[in-house]
Amino acid sequence: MDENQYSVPEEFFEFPRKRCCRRGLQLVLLGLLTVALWAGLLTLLLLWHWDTLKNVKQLEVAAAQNVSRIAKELHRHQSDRTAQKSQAALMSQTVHELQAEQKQLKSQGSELSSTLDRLQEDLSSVKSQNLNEKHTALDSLGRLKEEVAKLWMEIQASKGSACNTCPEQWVNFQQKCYYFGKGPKQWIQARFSCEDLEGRLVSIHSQEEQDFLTKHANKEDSWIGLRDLDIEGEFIWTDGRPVDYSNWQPGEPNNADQGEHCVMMLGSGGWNDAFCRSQLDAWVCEQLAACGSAPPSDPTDDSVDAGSASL
Ligand code: MAN
Ligand code: CA
Repeated sequence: MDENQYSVPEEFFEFPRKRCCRRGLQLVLLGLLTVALWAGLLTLLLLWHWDTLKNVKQLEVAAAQNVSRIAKELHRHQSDRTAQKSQAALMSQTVHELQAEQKQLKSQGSELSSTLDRLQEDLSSVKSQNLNEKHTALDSLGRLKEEVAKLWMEIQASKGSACNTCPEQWVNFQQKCYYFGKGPKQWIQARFSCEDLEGRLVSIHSQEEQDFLTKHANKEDSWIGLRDLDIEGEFIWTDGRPVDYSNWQPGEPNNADQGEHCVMMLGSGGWNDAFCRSQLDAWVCEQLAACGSAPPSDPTDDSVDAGSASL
């Protein structure tokens, strides 16, 4: 056989060897590339790891700082709270003390106010008692003065000296002088007018006196010094003497409308209880007549006029 007939061309055998080397080179390159990539990756990982570690450390430090700051703040807050608590306790104790004090003051205040009320009541009762006593004493003094003046008049009369001197415009009857006032007046105004004239509203104690007044009143309704202001039906004369004579008009006193407490002498002479604020056109005053000589001096009054009997 022909050797060349079955021989294989040389390139035929060379070709795979070349391919094999190139492939190996490629593999090596691939391996190197892979290693380089891994190395790069690892480097990156390591860098990332270090960076992360660094960050974590920084975070740890920051966290530790925060924790210590928060702990400090917490501690401060707790001590503040404790201080506040003790302050609150102190305040609540103070409030309790103040409340107790207020309660005590209140009870003391109400005690003081009731004591004050009692004292005021006592004072006003003492005052009114004093006032009553003063009025009673003044009334008694007035009556005593009048008695003295009357006795003096009797003594003078027994000596033959008449006690019948009256001021101008006054009319004498027995031992008194009378003034017949004109002009519209309520009872109290008439009383003041008589006092201004150093007299008082007339008191009538006998039929003779009544007849004299009826005659001189000239049929005018006139206020007289009788009234039942304090106790209904208990009439009192302004001269303080008892009601020993009366001349009521038939049917009087009737206290009409439960409001009649002042007495008028009607034109006819009869008496009628009337409303004190009624305006009457006439009113009658009286005073004791003066004697020829002066009565004994009054130790309680320096201002007694010589020659006239004091009321
Ligand atoms: C009037 C008043 C009374 C009186 C009667 C009498 O009403 O003057 O005071 O009693 O008249 O009728
Ligand atoms: Ca009447």
